[in-house]
Amino acid sequence: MANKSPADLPNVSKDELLGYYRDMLLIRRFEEKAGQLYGMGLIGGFCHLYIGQEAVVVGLEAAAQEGDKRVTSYRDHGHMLACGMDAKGVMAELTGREGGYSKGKGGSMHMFSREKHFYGGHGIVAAQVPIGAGLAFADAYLENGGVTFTYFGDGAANQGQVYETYNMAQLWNLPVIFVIENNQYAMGTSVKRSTKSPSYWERGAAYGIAGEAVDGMDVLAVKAAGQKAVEYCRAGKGPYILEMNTYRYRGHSMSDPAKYRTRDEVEKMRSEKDPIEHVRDLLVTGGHASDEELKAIDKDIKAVVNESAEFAKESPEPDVSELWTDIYA
Ligand SMILES: Cc1ncc(C[n+]2csc(CCOP(=O)(O)OP(=O)(O)O)c2C)c(N)n1
Ligand SMILES: [Mg+2]
Repeated sequence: MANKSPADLPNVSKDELLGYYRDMLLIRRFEEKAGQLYGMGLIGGFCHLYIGQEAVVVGLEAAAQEGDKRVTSYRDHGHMLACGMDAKGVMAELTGREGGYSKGKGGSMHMFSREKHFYGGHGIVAAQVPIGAGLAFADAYLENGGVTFTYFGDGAANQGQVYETYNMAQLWNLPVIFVIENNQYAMGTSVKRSTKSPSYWERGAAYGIAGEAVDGMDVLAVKAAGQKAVEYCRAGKGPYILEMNTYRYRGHSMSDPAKYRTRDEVEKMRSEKDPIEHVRDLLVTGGHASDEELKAIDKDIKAVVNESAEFAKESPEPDVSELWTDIYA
């Protein structure tokens, strides 16, 4: 990037780039804060951070339109923020407080928003994949033009229910985008150790489903691929697979010391492929924003995140009577 002249830069407006920068930075700072609160004992249970993968969800949200749906795994805070859910409500759910999206009764993996069409948050690996096809079935049935983004990991991509879903989705021509977030690891198991043919998207061919691999660290590449997939689905051509090549910087969850990979590997990714640094370079090299302007954005985002953390600390614990509400029986 350092050797690039403005003439080599992609044709993207300043506002679009600033939007990506803000949205990705919000996820990064929110997750860093969640990690801190976890360390302080204010968040309990499982907590899976999305740091490093921000370009995937931000690029795809830029390709979505009002009414489109999304469903994902337990690594879900970034997806919530990117679709417009409130940082305070997400953070307060992490701390198990009344002001959280599930009134403090769900935690990190169990938040939903009908308003933003966010259908979770699922702790069972790949369980959200058939659910995503079901959401798309409803859209097809209602003929409302909606598209569903169904996110899952490389580990999930080896599960049987994914392929049962591919079959039915293609058979019924469902408007669903299967987004494989290939972050190279499933807990401590690398793709190399688990998978014979690590091109997950190509497996769609067995079902007649089109797809492609995408540089998931480049928000512009993600957005472009997302637009193509969305147009394909909205045109009634059936499902589409996007395999996002990405990387998580932190361990699988807060309790993972990540001894299965070297520090050098992580450092190399951070220094050469960081999705936020990439957009920052485009903004600065293109003459769109000065260091000072970007620092001011950083400050704004930190304020939003700090406010969410204060809210999450001050919101009361749910009342004991809440033990008897929202029970499905
Ligand atoms: C059915 C099932 N099996 C095993 C687990 C334990 N488990 C939780 S996350 C995970 C790894 C999944 O990795 P991947 O799909 O690559 O997603 P990532 O965590 O990398 O985002 C496993 C095995 C589970 N939650 N559900
Ligand atoms: Mg993975």
